[in-house]
Amino acid sequence: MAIEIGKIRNVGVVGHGGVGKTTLVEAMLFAAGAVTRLGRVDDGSTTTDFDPDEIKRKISINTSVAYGDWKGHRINLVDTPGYGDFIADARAGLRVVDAAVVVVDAVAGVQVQTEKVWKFATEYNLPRVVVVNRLDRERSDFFRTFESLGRRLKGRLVALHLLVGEESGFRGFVDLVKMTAVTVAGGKATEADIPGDLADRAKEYREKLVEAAAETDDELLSKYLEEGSLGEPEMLKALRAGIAEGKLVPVVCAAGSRSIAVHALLDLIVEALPSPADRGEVAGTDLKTKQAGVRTADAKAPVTALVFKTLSDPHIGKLSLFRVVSGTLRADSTLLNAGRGARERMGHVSWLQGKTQKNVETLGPGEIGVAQKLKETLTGDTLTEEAQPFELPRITRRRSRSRSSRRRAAMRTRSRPRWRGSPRRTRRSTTTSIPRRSSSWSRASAACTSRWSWSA
Ligand SMILES: Nc1nc2c(ncn2[C@@H]2O[C@H](COP(=O)(O)OP(=O)(O)O)[C@@H](O)[C@H]2O)c(=O)[nH]1
Ligand SMILES: [Mg+2]
Repeated sequence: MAIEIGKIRNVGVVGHGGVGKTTLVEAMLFAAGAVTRLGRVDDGSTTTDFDPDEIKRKISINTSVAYGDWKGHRINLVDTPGYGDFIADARAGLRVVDAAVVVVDAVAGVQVQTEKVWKFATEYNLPRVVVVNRLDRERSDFFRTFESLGRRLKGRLVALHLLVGEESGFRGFVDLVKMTAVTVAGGKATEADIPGDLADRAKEYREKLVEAAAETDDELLSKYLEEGSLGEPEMLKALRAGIAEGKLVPVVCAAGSRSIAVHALLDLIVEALPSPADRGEVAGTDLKTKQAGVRTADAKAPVTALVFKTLSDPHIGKLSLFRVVSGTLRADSTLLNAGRGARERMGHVSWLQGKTQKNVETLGPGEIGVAQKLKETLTGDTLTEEAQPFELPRITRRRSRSRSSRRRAAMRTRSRPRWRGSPRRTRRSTTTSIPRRSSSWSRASAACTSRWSWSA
């Protein structure tokens, strides 16, 4: 049974390298009961950094997908790499999600790739949430980071949390909506009154939050200006709508490795971020009429799916990760790769939990899945019904790469397996956690993802 579309949340987790994205994804999966053991990047045991090269270097190289069920919703988490060489993968990942969780480090604040992924999210019109992460680190500073967000990123950023405790004493957050304090000890969260020393600041930031909610709607703003306050229900409604429409960007606190504020983040994803149904129609080309057309995220519509990542599994072979844009995609069906004029037998289709696949019979609109051993299909291709062929917008080329270098990189990607180390890659591997700029991996990664675009 396909997942009901209104209950799906597809979320891209993006940010500069090393800010704790993969750790945060792991903590969310663990909190949702999707994994029974909390993996660690430093042990090479996380769900989404499974490639031997990722384990060795302790960084994400490929976009990967995992899912968890939270309060009756399916959350698909697209964990993306954050280092410059692989950032094209983050861009591709953002094309198939409906919202972004932008993670920043509480010591470093906004960094080069933070600004880049912010631009990608703006390009795809994605609502977002900012997580100020690793707040348990020495010299971390929530307010300095919040200030740097406001200065360097475009958008109406508004604090939803204030932190309780600092650096190694960081233990929780003030929820500025409920006006309570949530602290975590031994993996257990406890809700209590706001500590006295935080009361004034909490009041001040709560006021800013109410103001931001009022500003999302002219009528509400007039009411707020006349009466000087807003009722709780209408403030919540305005906040939710403001976040889903991207008019507001909430900023929350976290320490992923200590599972602090992870439940709150899952709640926020479910309550305030849009489902695929909320994102509306997707434009493309009807290949029968050669006219512009649209596809709606409807289970009964003709099948249209977009391939956003291609991997090579050492045992199975080629894996094509895709998002179903419209219709219900069935295992063992035959689809048309519209751009290449090739028929593709879908065989098994599955949900992805990192490298583990769970076979399903159908995937409904908005779902993210994987197909094995597609013959002709490459990243960026559209799979569609033969009787009603349709192609989603293809490629926006990255201007920074010349056509010939892209072609060379694409040839390398196609001719070389991507998981088990080739002799060349093994030779190049170093113990440092920073990838070399000239690494063939980076070129391969960019080639895999830089050739197309998901646009509404
Ligand atoms: N102190 C602290 N370290 C963290 C936290 N989250 C992740 N880390 C560490 O930061 C490093 C980078 O984490 P990772 O999840 O790979 O970051 P990514 O590159 O953004 O995916 C690893 O050594 C993690 O153990 C956190 O909340 N607090
Ligand atoms: Mg990572």
